[in-house]
Amino acid sequence: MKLKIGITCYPTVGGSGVIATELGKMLAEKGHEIHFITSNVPFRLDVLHHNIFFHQVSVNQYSVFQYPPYDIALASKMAEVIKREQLDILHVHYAIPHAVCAILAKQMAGTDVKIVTTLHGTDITVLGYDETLAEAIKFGIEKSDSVTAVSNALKLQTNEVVNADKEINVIHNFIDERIYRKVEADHLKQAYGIQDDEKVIIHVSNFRKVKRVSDVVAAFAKIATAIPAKLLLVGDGPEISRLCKLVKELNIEDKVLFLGRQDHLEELYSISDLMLLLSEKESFGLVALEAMACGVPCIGTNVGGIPEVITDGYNGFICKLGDLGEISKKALSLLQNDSLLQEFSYNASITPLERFQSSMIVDEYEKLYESLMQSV
Ligand code: GMT
Repeated sequence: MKLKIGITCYPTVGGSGVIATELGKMLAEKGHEIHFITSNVPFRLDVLHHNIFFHQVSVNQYSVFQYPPYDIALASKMAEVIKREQLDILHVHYAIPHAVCAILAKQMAGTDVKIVTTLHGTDITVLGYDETLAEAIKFGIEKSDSVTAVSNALKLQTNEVVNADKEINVIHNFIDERIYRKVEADHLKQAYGIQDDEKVIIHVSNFRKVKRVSDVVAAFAKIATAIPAKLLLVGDGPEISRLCKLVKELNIEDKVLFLGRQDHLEELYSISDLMLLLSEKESFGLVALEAMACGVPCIGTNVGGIPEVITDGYNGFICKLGDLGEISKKALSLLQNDSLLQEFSYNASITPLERFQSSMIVDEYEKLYESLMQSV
């Protein structure tokens, strides 16, 4: 069954935007007609495909408005696209505001378009506790035709925090295996001044407080007292200045490279030996899956969906949040044992194929859409 599917996500850098865009691209390749309805072209929408269309939401700033009415403009644009393109499905990523906008748009359009909402984390793990938004999140979930969460942990937490009268399906995240694989990038080591005997540790995030990048830096400082090593910090965000100070205080400025936002992460993963993802909130941890696909084992915290991605003692280790002693000890147990590192690296590289294969996950979404179409 070929469907007309609208997709709304945050188009800026972030795992939810990546998943929404990659899903749209793969569905388009399978013959579905995809309509992105977003404020800007999603950053990963870097292909021209005859089945992909983009509808921009623009918000006018009139002086009578204290705040620009983005949510209303989005709902209005969704309604226009639902009617004109006769959408079968509107798949929104995040309950707030996207699911609520989609419900309003469906009413405006007066059609039976089916609304699918995917929960990615922050809407539940942060906003769910905000009393000013709790009712809207519950409404967005209950009035969607179907709701998915990216991990079992997020499903459980949503049931606890929101207590919505709605069954939630878990559909894990995936990566495009054609892009995330080990590639030849040794020239980068030379360019970044990384010596042959140095191990490379990588962290990729949006440097928000919840990512605990200060723990990454502090754990690295411990590791670097035992072995020659470099730390690649990839991404940008509110914590950067504080981290620069910490790196100076720890006297490891010559070992830490702040690379800022980067594309072609597969090249940076391919020169790395280990990823650290030490967040205090993380509903899935897409960067860990990306790194593993390129053969990089990961050490993550026992938080949210991270243990669903990293299998302790197989493709990495799971450590207690903030336990820098355990984290650095586990890191060294890998980095100082070449055969174990090789074994973990191999296990990491097959993890996407074993449990998160894109074709399997895209199929799950397709089946979900089809079941909704049959319930007409
Ligand atoms: O982690 C962030 O701050 C970004 C956020 C997003 O909106 O992209 O990521 C969330 O969704 C990703 C894709 O499903 C997950 O991999 C991240 O774990 C999740 N972040 C949090 O739960 C904090």
